[in-house]
Amino acid sequence: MTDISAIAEIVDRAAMTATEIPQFSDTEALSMDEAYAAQALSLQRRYARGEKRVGIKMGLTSRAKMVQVGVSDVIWGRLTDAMREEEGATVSLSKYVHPRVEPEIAFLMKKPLSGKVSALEAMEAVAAIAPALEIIDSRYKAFKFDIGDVIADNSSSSGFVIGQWSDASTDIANLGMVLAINGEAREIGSSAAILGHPVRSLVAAARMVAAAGEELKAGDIVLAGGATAAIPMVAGQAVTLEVERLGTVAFNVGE
Ligand code: 0L1
Ligand code: MG
Repeated sequence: MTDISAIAEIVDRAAMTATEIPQFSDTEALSMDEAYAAQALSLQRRYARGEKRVGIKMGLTSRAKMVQVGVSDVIWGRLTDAMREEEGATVSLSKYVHPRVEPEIAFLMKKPLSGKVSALEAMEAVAAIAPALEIIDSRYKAFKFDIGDVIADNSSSSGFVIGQWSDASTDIANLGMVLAINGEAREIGSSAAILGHPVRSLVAAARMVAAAGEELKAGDIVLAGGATAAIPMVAGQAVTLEVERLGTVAFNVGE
């Protein structure tokens, strides 16, 4: 029988010490239920150390990434206060194994949301919208995993930076997004790459947290998912995301 609590301890320790681990699927693949149970238990370990849950991230929200990993639904992970990096900060690589950065849209919730909701109901629960950068860092060797591995590893969630909040009524259907490194555009995409419209990611978030017996709470941040491929982080990079209408968000990569 799969030892969920042992798996939770392994992924938690790997994230805490920025140490890579072999994939569980090398020996025995985890079911989705087992993987989410391991993720939840690993987060309990962080909460017990004093970290606070501040929201969730949605992953594999682009068709290209779903095909790459061989799944037909999005995945999710939990965000804690310790994962947040300040806008404009220098982020140390020493906290991560082999981090990558990807351009996202963030929602700030003003009301609880959970279960089967419409896009309209989801948007009515949003206080504000911001450009965001997610730092994903799979703890598995060579950034390789199957779906159970990645879910157990908190869906590669490891860091995030949020820009200025804009009014929730801002039309985010098809916003140009440019991810630049040291002033040079490296990835160009649109918010429409996030499930066709980022609000669909919020609708999926409400459905998925409900399945875990949880809810999105007022004050929660929801990262809607990457709009382009992620870029490996290297010391010395100045990372900037510019999102049409929403503005910019940036950080620097230190040793
Ligand atoms: O945020 C994401 O879409 C990443 C989810 C996990 C897959 C990966 O680490 O690339
Ligand atoms: Mg992401």
